[in-house]
Amino acid sequence: MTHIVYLALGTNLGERLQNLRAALDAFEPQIHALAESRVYETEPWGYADQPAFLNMAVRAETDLSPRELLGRLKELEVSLGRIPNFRNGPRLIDLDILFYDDVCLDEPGLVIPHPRLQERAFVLAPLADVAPDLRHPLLDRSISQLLDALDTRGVYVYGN
Ligand code: PH2
Ligand code: MG
Ligand code: MG
Repeated sequence: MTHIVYLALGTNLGERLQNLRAALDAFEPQIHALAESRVYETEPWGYADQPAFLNMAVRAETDLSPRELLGRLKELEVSLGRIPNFRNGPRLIDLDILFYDDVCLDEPGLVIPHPRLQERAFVLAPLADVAPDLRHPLLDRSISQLLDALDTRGVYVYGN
């Protein structure tokens, strides 16, 4: 069975663009990206005293279960060079599950939809590039509606 998932990518250490590209390349073959957002440069949220992040979102298809997908993403983070750090601290690469079909689950270590996405412009701005009309199954609002409710200062399209 193929499932549609939305994933968030974040990085604020090392060669940030390269880290995003390496993660996208490493998704294959288990996770196949269907659409990529633009890259955003974003001010750190949660813990301010760290470098700016690059953030992206992708729509992808996968045959992995939610738990298998989580395991695969954690494995990729480590293989790409992520070293454990404090909560909200700097990281080489962070790969988070935002949505998995319209599954809602709350298990130890795995909550879907991502429980804080509605508070984070650094997640919703890229997500709105690939899924503006996607409805949050618990909040019953679209991604663009959720984004409109947030302050997007500190979130910029990177590059051009
Ligand atoms: N990730 C965090 C904490 N803070 N801030 C920005 N701008 N971007 C992130 O990806 C990010 C963050 C924890 O996952
Ligand atoms: Mg995260
Ligand atoms: Mg994470």
